[in-house]
Amino acid sequence: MVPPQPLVLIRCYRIPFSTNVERVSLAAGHKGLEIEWIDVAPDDRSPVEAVSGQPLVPVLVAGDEVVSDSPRILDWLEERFPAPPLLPRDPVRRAEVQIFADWFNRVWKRFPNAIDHGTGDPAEHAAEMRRAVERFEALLSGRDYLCGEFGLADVTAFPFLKYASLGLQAGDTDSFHAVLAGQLPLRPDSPLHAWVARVDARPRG
Ligand SMILES: N[C@@H](CCC(=O)N[C@@H](CS)C(=O)NCC(=O)O)C(=O)O
Repeated sequence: MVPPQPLVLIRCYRIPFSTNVERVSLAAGHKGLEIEWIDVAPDDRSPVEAVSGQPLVPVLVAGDEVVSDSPRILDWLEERFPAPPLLPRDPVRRAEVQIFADWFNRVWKRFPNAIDHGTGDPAEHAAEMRRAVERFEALLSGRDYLCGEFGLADVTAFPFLKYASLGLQAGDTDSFHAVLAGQLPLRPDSPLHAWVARVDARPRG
């Protein structure tokens, strides 16, 4: 079934190569939503600040609603356009997926960020990232997506974990992305390679 089209135009501010922007694009693609992207220069966030009061992208604008922070934008999309869903209907499965996304955002992301910012012991952070790779691989044992069906877990993690398989794109000079590309070594037979290819082939909004 074709998903219903939104009654209001959905706009979203972005910069090139943004991981958090790609989450929104994957979620919108899954829901069959078209987004009007507003490209801003990475070194001039004044349009983003003017609309949202803070400088980071993504920022979604729909009618008089302005939503910043990718997890909040994903929640907004799920609430406004529930089908097809990013979260399982079953409350237990739903909570499990939400716990994965929270762990990814609040715990996992701290390690590459700390390496990028030069805080703490880089060897310890790198070891944490390698341990997490084993967890992602275990989640993909015998199934195509991190929590079973494609959804919030994949949308949340893919833009970061893709660097393990795809490396840096030409023209991407973001030092955080270089950390991701350098600190997530994968075995050639890691199931993360096939997962990255599978998610990368999905539609974008
Ligand atoms: N928690 C925010 C973080 C947003 C964020 O860090 N955005 C990056 C792009 S992926 C950005 O705008 N970085 C520019 C900067 O730090 O100046 C989210 O998930 O949307």
